[in-house]
Amino acid sequence: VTLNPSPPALAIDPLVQDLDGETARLRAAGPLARIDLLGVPAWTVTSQPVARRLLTDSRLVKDINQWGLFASGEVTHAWPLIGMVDVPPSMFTTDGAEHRRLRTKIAQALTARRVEELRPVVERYTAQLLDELAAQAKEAPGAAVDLKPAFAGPLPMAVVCSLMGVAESEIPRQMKLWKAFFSMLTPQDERLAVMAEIYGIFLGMVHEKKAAPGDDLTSALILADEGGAPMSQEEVAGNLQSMIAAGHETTIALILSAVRGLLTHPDQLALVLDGTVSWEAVIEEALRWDPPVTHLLMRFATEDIVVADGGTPCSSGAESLGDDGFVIGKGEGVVMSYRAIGRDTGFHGPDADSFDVTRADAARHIAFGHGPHICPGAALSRLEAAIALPALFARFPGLRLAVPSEELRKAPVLTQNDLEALPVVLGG
Ligand code: HEM
Ligand code: PLO
Repeated sequence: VTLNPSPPALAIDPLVQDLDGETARLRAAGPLARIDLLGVPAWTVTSQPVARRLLTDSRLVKDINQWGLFASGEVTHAWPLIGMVDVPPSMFTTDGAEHRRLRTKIAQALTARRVEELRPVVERYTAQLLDELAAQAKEAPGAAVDLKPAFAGPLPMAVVCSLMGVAESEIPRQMKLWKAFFSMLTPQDERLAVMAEIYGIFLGMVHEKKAAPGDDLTSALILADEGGAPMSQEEVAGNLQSMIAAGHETTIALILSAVRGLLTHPDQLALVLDGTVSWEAVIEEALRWDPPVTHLLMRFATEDIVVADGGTPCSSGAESLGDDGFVIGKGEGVVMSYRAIGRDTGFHGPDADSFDVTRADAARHIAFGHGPHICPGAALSRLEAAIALPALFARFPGLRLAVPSEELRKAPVLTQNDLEALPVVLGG
């Protein structure tokens, strides 16, 4: 039995200069791989079956106090990724009964049936953005337009703010703060100030809504009292902040991935436009191929967890392994590399790297996670993409890339999939 067959830890590039290469290297490093996150060691999961098992293993938890490197003081606020793990209390930081108390109300508000109520909001914002784009196209026909700030960017933030009761006038500041939060180029002292500013804003909003509740999900969280302890103002603010952070960045990425995939594969776009392939299939394949979440930080092992090379976590010790395997030590951190998981050749087949909207098993991806923390916003982001994408291609049937696809760059965001820009020519 060989435990932890470990090539040297793979350093994750904070500047995201070669994401496809890095994804391939991670996959090659094994189902569980050792990585280096800006000087901090962790495990990451690259295999879909192993991810599914570990995401339902209660020995892995979100509580940062279980992290050995944090408890010992080796990881401090000087680490650029601290804002992804040492965060205000919310459904994102808790497990078990506490997690259910903080999550249930939001999950119930975001079922596929309930998010249908947001369809008119999504359609209105989409139409408005397309009208602005059409005006631009008329003024300067043939000119390049960046679809990120002009289309994909504004929609998700507007929708999640409307859901949570955050004023439209607040949107520009939120966009600016979150961009600084996620970018690895932001100096760390500035990022810490941004984190404090964001939480201050949300605590203030919760305070105001407590005095004067509105018809929004934040007010519903404040008022919620059915079953269990009501949420504290800090918990409501933490949930509100999680929803805004998760609700915009990810869905922007989904829309951009789908548009990029289609524009770089015109034969597949044709199948979609003539109705042979559904928009739903496009959305699921974009989620698998180039998912919004590259690396999800982080879970911590409350005890040693033995994982056989085939991917089965064992409840007993290493001696129970018949085959080679891994031991995630108590107190170690575990990342989910959702991009590598979407490209798992063992699961999706040898052509997992290629974009193929006719792929039979695309929808079996786990880009929204799996288990108790599975994304509560999945139905909402699918609705947004299912409205935005067909509307975009219907309005601009001649849509095409304005630059060769090799020139498209990822932004320096380690955890999220963030395209720097998507320059297109709108056409007639
Ligand atoms: C959690 C993906 C959109 C709110 C997650 C997780 C993933 C994910 C991978 C964590 C899984 C894990 O714990 O390992 C995505 C993707 C999206 C998207 C790919 C868009 C395409 C949204 C939207 C919202 C949202 C629109 C809000 C309206 C959340 C929240 C959590 C979460 C609050 C934390 C849940 C928990 O820890 O219990 N999402 N998400 N997400 N997502 Fe999303
Ligand atoms: C952002 C910083 C906040 O202080 C806490 C927080 C909560 C939810 C997290 C979010 C952060 C980052 C983006 C995350 C989101 C949940 C889902 C989303 C990780 C850490 C994804 C999957 O991208």
